[in-house]
Parts: sequence; C-alpha cells; structure tokens
Amino acid sequence: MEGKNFLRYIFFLMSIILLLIFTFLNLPSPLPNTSHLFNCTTYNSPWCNSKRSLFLQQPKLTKNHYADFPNHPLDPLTIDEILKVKKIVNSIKEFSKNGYVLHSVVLEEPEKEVVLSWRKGRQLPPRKASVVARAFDVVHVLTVDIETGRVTRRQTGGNSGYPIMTIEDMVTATNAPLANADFNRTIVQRGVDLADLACLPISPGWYGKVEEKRRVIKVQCYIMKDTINFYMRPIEGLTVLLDLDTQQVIQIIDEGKNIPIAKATNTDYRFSSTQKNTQKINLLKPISIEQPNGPSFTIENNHLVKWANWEFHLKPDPRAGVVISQVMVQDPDTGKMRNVMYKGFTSELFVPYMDPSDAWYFKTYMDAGEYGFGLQAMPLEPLNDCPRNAYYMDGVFVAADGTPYVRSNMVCVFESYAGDIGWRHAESPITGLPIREVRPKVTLVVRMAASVANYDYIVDWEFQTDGLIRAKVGLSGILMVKGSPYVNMNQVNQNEYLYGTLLSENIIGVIHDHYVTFHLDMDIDGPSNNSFVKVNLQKEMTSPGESPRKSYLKAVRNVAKTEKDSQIKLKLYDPSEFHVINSNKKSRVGNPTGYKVVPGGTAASLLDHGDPPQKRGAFTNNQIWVTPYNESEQWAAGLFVYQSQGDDTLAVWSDRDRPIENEDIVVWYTLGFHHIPCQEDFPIMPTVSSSFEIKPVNFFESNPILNIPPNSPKDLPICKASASA
Ligand SMILES: *[C@@H]1O[C@H](CO)[C@@H](O)[C@H](O)[C@H]1NC(C)=O
Ligand SMILES: *[C@@H]1O[C@H](CO)[C@@H](O)[C@H](O)[C@H]1NC(C)=O
Ligand SMILES: *[C@@H]1O[C@H](CO)[C@@H](O)[C@H](O)[C@H]1NC(C)=O
Ligand SMILES: *[C@@H]1O[C@H](CO)[C@@H](O)[C@H](O)[C@H]1NC(C)=O
Ligand SMILES: [Cu+2]
Repeated sequence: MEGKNFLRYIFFLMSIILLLIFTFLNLPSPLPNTSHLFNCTTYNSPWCNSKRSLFLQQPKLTKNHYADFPNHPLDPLTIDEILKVKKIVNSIKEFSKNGYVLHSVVLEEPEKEVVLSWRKGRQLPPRKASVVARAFDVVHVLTVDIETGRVTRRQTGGNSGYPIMTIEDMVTATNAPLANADFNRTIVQRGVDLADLACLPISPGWYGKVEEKRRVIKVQCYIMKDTINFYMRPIEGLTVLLDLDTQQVIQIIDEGKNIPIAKATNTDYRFSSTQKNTQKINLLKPISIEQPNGPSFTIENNHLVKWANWEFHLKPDPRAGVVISQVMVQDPDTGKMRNVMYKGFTSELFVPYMDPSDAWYFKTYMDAGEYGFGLQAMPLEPLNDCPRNAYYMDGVFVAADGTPYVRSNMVCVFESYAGDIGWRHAESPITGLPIREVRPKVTLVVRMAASVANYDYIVDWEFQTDGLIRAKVGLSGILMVKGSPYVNMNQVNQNEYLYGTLLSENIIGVIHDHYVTFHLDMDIDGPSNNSFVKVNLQKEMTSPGESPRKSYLKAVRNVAKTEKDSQIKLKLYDPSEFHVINSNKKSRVGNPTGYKVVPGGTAASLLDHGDPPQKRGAFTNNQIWVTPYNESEQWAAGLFVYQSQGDDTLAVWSDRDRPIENEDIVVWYTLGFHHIPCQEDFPIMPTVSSSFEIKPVNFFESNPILNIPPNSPKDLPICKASASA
C-alpha cells in the first residue's frame, strides 16, 4: 500500500468505526504512559512522596487483566470468565455446526435480594453470563452458568427489533458498497476519487417497508480529501440501503448531484493545524489542582469506590457506558451506611434529526441500543479529558466471535475542586459577631466519553459530601451536516426553509434533539416501602380581610398510587418537587426520609406521538416516569432496539399502570437538549452541558456537612510560579 493510502486506511478504522486496532487482538491494554502524569521533579509538593498516594501504588497501570477475578457479585465478567463462556457457547450443537454471532456478552447480575444480602468475605453467588447470540437469523437470549458450564435459559423470538450492532457489522457496512459497480460509478460521476471515501453506518429506524424481515443499514459517504474532518464534506443525497447480513446493496438513492461538496478549508480542528491557521492566542497559563496528601478516595478490587461519606460499585458496560450500583451514603449521626440508589445508568439515547427529506428522515439514532454507548467510549486522554489526579478504569468487552478485549482508560474517577462553596455564613457588623464560616465544596466525579461516530457525549456522575448526586451530560464533537448549494444566506429565498443553519459555505447544520434517559433504581433506606410523591406548589388566595397579602403558595403532597400518576410533563407555571420517600422510615421530627429528583436539561420531544421515530422513542414522551422494579425492564427503548417498532418501550410498560406505592420503584429521568446549530459549532462544537440532580430531602436530620473542616494554608503546597526541586 502507498504511504498516503495506508494513512487513510488507518484513519478510516480509527475515526469512523471507532474501532481500536488492538480490539480484536485479545491483547492486554498497553501500559498508559504515566511520565507526564507524575513528574515530581517539576512540583515541589509532598504529594509526590506520599505513601498514601493512590497513583504511586496504583496497581491498575501495570495490570494486564488476565489475572482479574471477581470480588463482588456485580463485578463485570473477567477475561477468564469470557473465555469460558465462549467455550460453552461454542459447544451448543446448532451453534458449532452453523456458526453464530455474539451481539452481547455481559454479567447476568444476580437477583437484587441476593446482591443486597451478600457480604464481603462470603462466597460469591453463582457467576452467570447473559448472552445475546444470532444464528441463522434467529436471536437467542441465553443464560450461561459459568461454573457448571450449562445453559440454564434459552429464549428466542419475542418483541420486534434486532440486538445491538456488532463492531463487525459497522465495519462491513461501510466497506460493502464498494463491491457494487453502480455505487462506484455514482461516486466517480460526482468527481470523487474512490480512495477518498469515508462512509458511515446509519441505523435505519423503522418505517415499515424496507425494514421488514431483514436487518438493513443505510450508508452515507463523505470525502476525506484535504481534511481529517470528513464530516464537513458530505456527498449529499447519496444513500445506500444495504442488507446487513448478506451485504447486498438493495437500493442506491442518488439525489444530490447538483449539490457541490463543501471545501476542506478550516475544517481541521487539531492543535497542529489550528496553530497554523488562526492567530496565536495564549489566554491561559497551565492549571491543575494539588492534593498534597493524595486523593481521598480508594477503589477496592477495581470496582468498589469509597470516598468521603460515599460508597458505590462502578463498572463499565458495553451498552450503558458506566453502571453505578449500590450507592450508599454515611449518616453523620449514626455512622451507618444508608442505601440511596441500587443502580443508575444511561438506559438509552435518542437523537432525532428534523429534516423529513429522503436522505435525512431516518436519522433518529438510539445510541445505546443500536450502537452500544459503552462500545463507543474511547480511551480518555489524561490531563485533558480528566485532570492529573484521575484514576483510570478499563472496560473488558467481547467481540462478535466471543473473544475478550480491553478498552483501556474508559472511565476515570477524580476529585474535583472548582473553587465553589459548600456552605457559608458571614455576620454583618450590625450583630457585632465576628463570624465568617465557609466550607469549600469538593466533589467526586466518575466520567466517561463516548464518540458515537461524529458526536461526543461526556457523561459525569458527580457526588457531593452533602448527599447530592448530579448526573451531567456534555455534548461535543462534530455536527452531522447537510450539503447545500448555498454559500451565503443572501441566496436563500425568503420562503425556503433550510432545516437548519448555514454554518459555512455549502453546509447546513441540521436541527436535532438529544435525549438521554437515565434508569435510577432508587432504594431510599432499602428497596421496599418506597413511594413517589409529587409536591405540587399551588397558588392559594387569601380570604378578604384575612391578610394584606392576596395570594401565597401552598405545597400539596400527592402520593402516586400507580404508574400513570407518575408520568410527569414538566410545567414552568405548575411546578412540583418530585420526591422518592421511604414511607416506613421517619426522621426525628416525623418526616418520611427521601431524595428528590431535581430536573434540569428539560427539553421535551415535540414530535407527533404517531411519528414512527417517536413511537420507538416513546420513553421521551414524559420527563419523569416511575415503574415498579422489574429486572427485565432495564432498557427504555426495549431489549432489542435496532429496527424496533416501539412495542417494548418504557411507555408501553408504564401504560400497564401497575401499583407503585410502598414498593420497590425505579425512576426514569430524561435529560433533553434541542439543538439549533450555530456557526460556533463549526468545525467542532464547544461542549454544551446539562444536568439533573438527586438530592436528599429530610433524609438527614440536619446539614450533613457541618463537621467538614475549612481549608487552611498550612495544609496546602506552596505554589510558586516556577517551583522546582
Ligand atoms: C520532568 O520535568 C522536567 C522539567 O520539565 C524534565 O526535564 C524531565 O525530563 C521530566 N521527567 C519526565 C520523566 O518526564
Ligand atoms: C469499486 O472501487 C473500489 C476502490 O477502487 C474497488 O476496490 C472495487 O473493486 C470497485 N468495485 C467494483 C465492483 O468495481
Ligand atoms: C414495608 O414493606 C414490607 C415489604 O414489602 C411490608 O411487609 C410492610 O408492610 C411495609 N410497611 C409499611 C409500613 O407499609
Ligand atoms: C416484567 O417485565 C416484563 C417485560 O416488560 C414483563 O413481561 C413482565 O410482565 C413484568 N413483570 C411484572 C410483574 O410486571
Ligand atoms: Cu446536537
């Protein structure tokens, strides 16, 4: 291969298919380069010599994962376990004869009661794998008992839709059109060199004709001539419909021949190239935080995180990204650990584009159930994705043939201090009390970043010592743009609608939404006796003569009896708080203990409920839902999402209207973004973030962080402009 072509080929793999080259080699992850992380010669800080420093002892960095073994019932499958599963699946008669494809192999979590009653030091409950395999077009859901080697459950059929695409599916889809002479001819007719093509695998949604009875995919292409940012050079109007299993081209739609391909100018966003192309601006000096005595958190056996008053289990997941389990917070009065949440994760993402034309109508991505949100999470970049004091966790995933592979540095954990205030009070001179009491706010952040083709999602779980948990999603990466004949808005007729914003010559950023639906299995002081309470603020008028005031607000509590009582559409002028309480557990003064969901990122889907994508995405019809705990109801868009028809969504489950009062309940919250692109989003978007919170409400007897100490200069390293050893 020629040098240039070879580079293109490498780039092709890296950026389009999100496939790490070592993915299928079954190699341990390469050792991260740590020299830039812990260069103690440049920092005059006891931190560097501290025996307590997690980083200096960090076993993780030299670990190859072959020796991993499970320590906790929720620990993900190890390499050893995955290899055993592969062997067991291989021995299934019909699989070994005719072959199979594995779409998912993950730990089958033991039943919730089993996990909750397990204690450290005891034997682990039987380790099982949940396997989704396809053989002869039939989807099998298996439970494999790893110890006994037996398949203890096998299910076929069920709801509409296909399992998550494999990475192999995505790779073959982008290459397959090149086997078709008509496709090649079309590309050449557009004046594009076939060697410059970069194609994307696009899930087709479900519209009821071409999607029936076979797995299909749509492929659209870009040119990467003169830029690494090929997304800004779409071959507009060209869509290849492909059978994902036979790789046959079913149809080529080619409607954009009159639309020029945008120039490569100013599309490169890499530091090396932006330094050349724009004025040099050095706005900031280097910055980082110091932890002179090392970090305050520990990670036991790779997965059990303990920090300040918090403890939780953390694991990477190929579909959800990260899963946080058994979240407990310490009661400052009794010292006991108290349950808050059994499990929290991003259950689904829904990203509908708002252009009904032929080349765009189907773009309504479900990034978790179609592409695998965790599979698309790339290694985090130390110092920039996560600060210098971060700890990194790898993911161990499974390829389509059952081979385990390592996704290194997929998740990071770090303490964050942004100069914020935990609580404060100062007395004015009027009282004569010389009081200024202030406490700094330090938080613990768990982060991952998924790059689903062009888009990047940053998901943070942030824990505060006052008991609050914040789930934050940041959007960055590159827009999905549409080619256009226009180079300036003055060419656009007043009556013509562009479906987006002209961002640069010949490209339009198409309007779209992002919805991230979280599964929050709240267990306030244990799994049972939880209820969902809407605390509604209502305007109350005073009686004539009662008060100089005419009106005030009254808080009215409504306990949700059944699921439909908990289908919440947020309303600015009819506000409520949303509490999850334990009706069996009261505070000293008699309030039920609870946590509330504090909404944020409240964009709501306005699509018609009968619109095919909204049927599949019906879990976004409300911002909040509450369901009774059911271990089969984890994925808001259904177990099988690819080409699903919306018959297994959260909306369908919730409409059963089951009782949810005084039960084990699950809260679902959807963080929403409307995105009308603007020129600043070109050629890459500055991060946009939204978050929601779960916050204690009468859970503690009083402010739980009265006893945290203030910062003192004597505890901190000496900061000098050019400190050196
Ligand atoms: C640490 O930093 C010093 C000063 O910048 C540099 O000379 C040295 O090579 C660095 N050491 C490592 C291991 O990177
Ligand atoms: C299409 O072009 C590619 C790249 O040049 C080539 O490898 C392939 O054989 C062509 N396909 C056909 C059917 O000619
Ligand atoms: C709490 O839940 C348990 C188990 O579901 C039930 O037996 C008990 O009656 C409940 N307590 C109250 C006060 O409702
Ligand atoms: C649990 O969920 C599955 C899937 O939605 C459903 O078939 C089953 O009926 C549910 N069980 C209960 C008790 O609601
Ligand atoms: Cu967007």
